[in-house]
Amino acid sequence: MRFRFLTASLLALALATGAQAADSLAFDKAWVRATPPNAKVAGGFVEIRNSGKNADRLLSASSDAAERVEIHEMKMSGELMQMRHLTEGLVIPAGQSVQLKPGSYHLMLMAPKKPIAEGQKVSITLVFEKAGKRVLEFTAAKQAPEASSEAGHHH
Ligand SMILES: [Cu+2]
Repeated sequence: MRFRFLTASLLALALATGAQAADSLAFDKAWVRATPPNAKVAGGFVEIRNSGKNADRLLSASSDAAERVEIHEMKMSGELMQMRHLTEGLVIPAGQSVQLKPGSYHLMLMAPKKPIAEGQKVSITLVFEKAGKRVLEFTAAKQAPEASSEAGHHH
């Protein structure tokens, strides 16, 4: 009897810990690039913060708005900007945040089914190794939400 009780307690503890781990990811500034008609791709951007004690990994993404969604990295290679498909996913280290932003890591919506209009909400499902599935609403914009104030410094 006592053993069974202990097992049940451990199971409850494991479930509670699992739920906590799932809460260790937070998301901010989720937006997608509004596209002209017939655009073949659209970039998706979001800041992912991992406040947990374990690293997690963004494994894949999908959306009803596009044929498929890939995880990409944009990087300078000599004088060329190159884009790489991260087939192994993207690690979100413990206690850190990773920014998916223009010119860096991003989600790439391949073959959007319809043009993405400014202000529209696009739902994208992110799949993490530990935290599982998260469905996020990305707001369509022509530029990064914080880019407008930065652009102001040029004038
Ligand atoms: Cu890309």
